[in-house]
Amino acid sequence: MTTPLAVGADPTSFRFEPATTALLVIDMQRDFVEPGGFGETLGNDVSRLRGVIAPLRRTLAATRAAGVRVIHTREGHLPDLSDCPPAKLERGRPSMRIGDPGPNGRILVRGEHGHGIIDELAPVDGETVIDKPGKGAFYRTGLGEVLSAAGITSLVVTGVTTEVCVHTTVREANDRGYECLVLSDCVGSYFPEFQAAGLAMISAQGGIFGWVAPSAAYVAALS
Ligand code: C5J
Repeated sequence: MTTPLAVGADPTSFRFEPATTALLVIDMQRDFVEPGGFGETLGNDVSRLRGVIAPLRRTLAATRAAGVRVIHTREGHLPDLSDCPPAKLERGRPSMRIGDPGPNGRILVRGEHGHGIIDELAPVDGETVIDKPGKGAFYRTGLGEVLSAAGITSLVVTGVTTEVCVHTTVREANDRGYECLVLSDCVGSYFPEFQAAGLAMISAQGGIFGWVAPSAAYVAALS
């Protein structure tokens, strides 16, 4: 065992070993951050999420340079929508639902252009991409097995949206015993008030389900 690295975080310093840590990049897909996708069909201003792209690019570069494992996720459904619960399908604006044709292909359907990860954050060779039908990255995916096989015990979590897929994933990861650090400028919400509250909820009560730090603190710890 090597000396763990430490990141100045809320509520306390976050300590991690690069070899047993993975950077999780949640749902940085066109469907959420570009016009014409799932996020916009729900009435959201998708430009609000674009602020995470630059810090996340820097974070990805530092993570890759340090040899820390990177795992991306994508929310989406099979073309026949058999993995989409009726409750999820029925929700949202009736004019544009999951599976409907949009400017980037069928909304939130695997294999469509809109389902893809944005070019700026595209996975590179050797990085795992987990397709998930739900908000959490463990539900009906192989993520748990991937992490166990790699001996991962700590997760550095980024992506969108803070209060939905990031929260669902971090809460479950915490229940499964992972130590989770959420990078505050690398997660984004369509709602500024949810961003602030979502981050505060994670580190409150002595870190009830994780730690929060700016990405610069994590990048500094790696270098
Ligand atoms: C949502 C997500 N918000 N990736 N998905 O539906 O947070």
